[in-house]
Amino acid sequence: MERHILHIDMDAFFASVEQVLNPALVGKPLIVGGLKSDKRGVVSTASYEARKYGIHSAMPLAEAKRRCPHGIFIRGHFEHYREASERIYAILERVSPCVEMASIDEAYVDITGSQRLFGGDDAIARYIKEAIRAETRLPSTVAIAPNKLVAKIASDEGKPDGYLRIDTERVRDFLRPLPLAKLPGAGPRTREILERLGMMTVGCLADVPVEVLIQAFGSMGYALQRAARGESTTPVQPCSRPKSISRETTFEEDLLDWERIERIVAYLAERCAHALRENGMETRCVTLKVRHSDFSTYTFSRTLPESTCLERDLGRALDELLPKARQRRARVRLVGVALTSLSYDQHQLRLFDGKQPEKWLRVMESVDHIRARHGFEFIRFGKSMELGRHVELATPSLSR
Ligand code: TTP
Ligand code: MG
Repeated sequence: MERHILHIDMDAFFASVEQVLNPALVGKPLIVGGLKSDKRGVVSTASYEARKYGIHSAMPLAEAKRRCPHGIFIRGHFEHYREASERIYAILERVSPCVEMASIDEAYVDITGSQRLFGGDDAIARYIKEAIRAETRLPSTVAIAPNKLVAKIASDEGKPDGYLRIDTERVRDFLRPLPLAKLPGAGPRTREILERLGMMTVGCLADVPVEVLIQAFGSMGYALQRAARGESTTPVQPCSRPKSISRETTFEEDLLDWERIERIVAYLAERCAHALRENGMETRCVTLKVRHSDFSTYTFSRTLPESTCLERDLGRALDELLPKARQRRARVRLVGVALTSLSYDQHQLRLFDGKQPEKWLRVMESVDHIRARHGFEFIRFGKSMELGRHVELATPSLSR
């Protein structure tokens, strides 16, 4: 079946966010990545006004300063970029569940199944662009094509603040005049060889007898020609973003021994924290769940002062919740720990701000590293350690 794939890429993303934060920057040559006084560093991005001076991402700041001495140079605010990105993701999810964030400012959406609901490609593109504009005030470029490859090339052609739709029958004509550099997969080395063979455009590559390409690139030649013809079947891979992370276990027999129950809770918290970090996430809400023999179930929650992915912080919250749970003097059948209010971890942001990630975070990263090689049980902490080296729970997946 023919697919409808949408690609969206925000225009001059970091610079545009900065212009929303400070409207005095609108229309100015703005360079995000470092101050004028910074000795080292590179440009993250430049506003379209600054691009007129030839400034682009990854250019050394010193060179950017030379080209545009009156430019406005700022270091940037990564937390705002992250937040804008999450809001864009939420808007895209309203259109289709099949959203793949390819980077902080670009995404693929498979809108094949959304056609009827929204009234077709053009209506979907308009809805997305307008919703993003209304809710974040940011400009974006959208393209819709039969596959990811063509959609990505098209959104690049449509910049800035554009919309392009390339229907199946137009794909070849759309690609034909483009320079080879526009084709993802045709890197500088590949282009050099192609140019030596007299091929300057995507169209040449599409039309040349494939044997010529096989001779130059081996079996890669087929893939190159397929790309030049706009043929691709790579599916949109939606990123799974858990809304909560929980671990719970039912005991072999109902327990009254709270010392043991607390150790198991500590163990479950460790498993949760580990899962959090595996997903690159942090939590702000810890819930303890207790089910008694009569199946009555109680939950106790605590909101944390700051997001965290460390068992130390989960442990502190649970230490406050456990006494409440203990007040009910009935046998316990099941305990669980659940983490909600999840967000992507801020650790990267701290690095971006030039701050060191805190010591515990580095420790836990090493711990996870060791666990990846030797298994979760290899390293454990505090109360959970008192359970013994090998934890046997009725829940098999938690006993490994
Ligand atoms: P891009 O989408 O590549 O660039 P852009 O959004 O700034 O501009 P365009 O209108 O051409 O899409 O990258 C998104 C953001 O990622 C960009 O705003 C800053 C950041 N980035 C870097 O920090 N370093 C880089 O080398 C690149 C390419 C991007
Ligand atoms: Mg962009």
